[in-house]
Amino acid sequence: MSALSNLHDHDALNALDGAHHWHPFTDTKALGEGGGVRVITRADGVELWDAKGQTYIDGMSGLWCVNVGYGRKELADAAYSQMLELPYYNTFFKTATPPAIHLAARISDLLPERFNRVFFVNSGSEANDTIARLVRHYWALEGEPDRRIIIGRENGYHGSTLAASSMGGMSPMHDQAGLLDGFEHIMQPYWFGEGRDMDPAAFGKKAARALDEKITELGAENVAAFIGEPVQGAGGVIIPPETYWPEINRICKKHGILLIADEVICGFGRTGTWFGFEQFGIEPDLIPMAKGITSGYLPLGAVAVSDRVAKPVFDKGGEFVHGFTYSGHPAAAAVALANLDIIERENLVARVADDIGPYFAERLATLGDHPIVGEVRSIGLLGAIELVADRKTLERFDKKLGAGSVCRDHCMDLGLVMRACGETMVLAPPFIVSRGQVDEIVKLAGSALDRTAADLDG
Ligand code: PXG
Repeated sequence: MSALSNLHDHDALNALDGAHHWHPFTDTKALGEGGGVRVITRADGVELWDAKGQTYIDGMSGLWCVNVGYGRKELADAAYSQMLELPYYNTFFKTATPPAIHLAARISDLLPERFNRVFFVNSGSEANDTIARLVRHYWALEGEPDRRIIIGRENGYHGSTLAASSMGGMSPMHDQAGLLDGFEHIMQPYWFGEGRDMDPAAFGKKAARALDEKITELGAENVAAFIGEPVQGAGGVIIPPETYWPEINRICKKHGILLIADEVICGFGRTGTWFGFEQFGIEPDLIPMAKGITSGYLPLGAVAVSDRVAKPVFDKGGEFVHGFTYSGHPAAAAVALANLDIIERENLVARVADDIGPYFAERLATLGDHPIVGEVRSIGLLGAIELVADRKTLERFDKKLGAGSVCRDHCMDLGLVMRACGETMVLAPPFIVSRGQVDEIVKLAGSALDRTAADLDG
């Protein structure tokens, strides 16, 4: 068989994959002993095809990123034209390219007036690494070089580089690779998981006040910034109580510390506003973004910087000794501009807020009656289903049973991509998902729950 005819052959690809391809966040031994990988070969709209010919509804927009859906010719055309015109040039050493310049201006226009500077990177992790360096540089310029600590949250996710994973609160990552000095964590505002003995509003305040306690413990003079996702994504679509963010805002202001709203998942319309911070009344100083900026068609990330942080750096001068070969990559920036055109032209943010988001919420809520479901929640096109062994007591399944993985595998077999974050099933479909496709997602999720319940019964 020629190499070309092997291109979509499931078995041949699996043999090669098993021999050479090392997958991220994967138990490679278990993968080798299991049935191998599903090789995704093609996609259109909200649908995926694999090398065996099975189709799936992509309830996760890839990894929370393909917001405008697959098969958008104009994004491919934007990359193609830009690659012919100028495939690469850097933004170091007093040079720039038109797409990078336009995109910086366009992102500034989407944000409140105090955001006028955009630093480009290639991923969410790099955005957060950039922020870790920038906030320390900022405080040194402000004459407070001891303000170096960044406080994040348990079960927060900010990326996989050492600085980004240290900002995050994923303990398996810390256990394996260590936690850098200068990163601290407070509790997460996860009412279903950690606060059910209180009413949500009181719990939200309690979770926020953990920040005040931590700052007091560390000494405000040592704290640079607090980082949080408006809605935690990888942690399990954790939507904080309404009381949470206003209190976090107040505490950050009181101690003068910078507030970072990680919009890598929430940004560009996912929650029904252009950015998640708008909905929760968060007043950030720095905004890392990635994923939805190009709808995942090419890698790109950015850090939007408020005047407060940018001013001393620009006014006092001196080099911010940081950057990447591909910062502001022209093809990625051209795709981002075309992606923003689509979101605006098709009114996709309003669609998520007023049309498909509410429909998704209504349909998803019907799964709340299922015998192994403890809670269903959603915001915009982010949804979560909490798996429980007992609906009355909300007791979880025995961890050893791996209820989330069982449910996820059933979803995949049924043709639905739904992700498991521990015992929380999560959904983040593309913004173009139709009502019929939402119905199908909910129907398949329901079947997967039935099968999971049958598997784990007794
Ligand atoms: N911040 C947030 C809020 C994220 O969700 C990152 C930063 C890092 O972005 P990069 O582009 O470096 O991956 C993320 C990424 C999952 C999953 O399984 C989630 C992410 C990435 C990979 C897997 O839920 N989020």
